[in-house]
Amino acid sequence: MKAANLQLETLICPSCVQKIENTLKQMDGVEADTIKIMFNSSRARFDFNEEVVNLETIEKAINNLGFEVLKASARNK
Ligand SMILES: [Cu+2]
Repeated sequence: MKAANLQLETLICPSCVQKIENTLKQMDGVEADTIKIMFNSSRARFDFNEEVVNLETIEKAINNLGFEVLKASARNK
């Protein structure tokens, strides 16, 4: 299991947060109950199973929603 920390482009409204959260929740390998999206700092944190999904795929899913990922890191848990 890995813990991801993503710096997103500045989130403008709470519905951005909701959209990103819903997308992450639906992704295989992302631990839904660990997802935290911080509106004020435009950050996303969550745990994921690196045997099921990688960070690049998750970034792409966020990009497909129309949001840029400025920085992404993951550390082992
Ligand atoms: Cu919005």
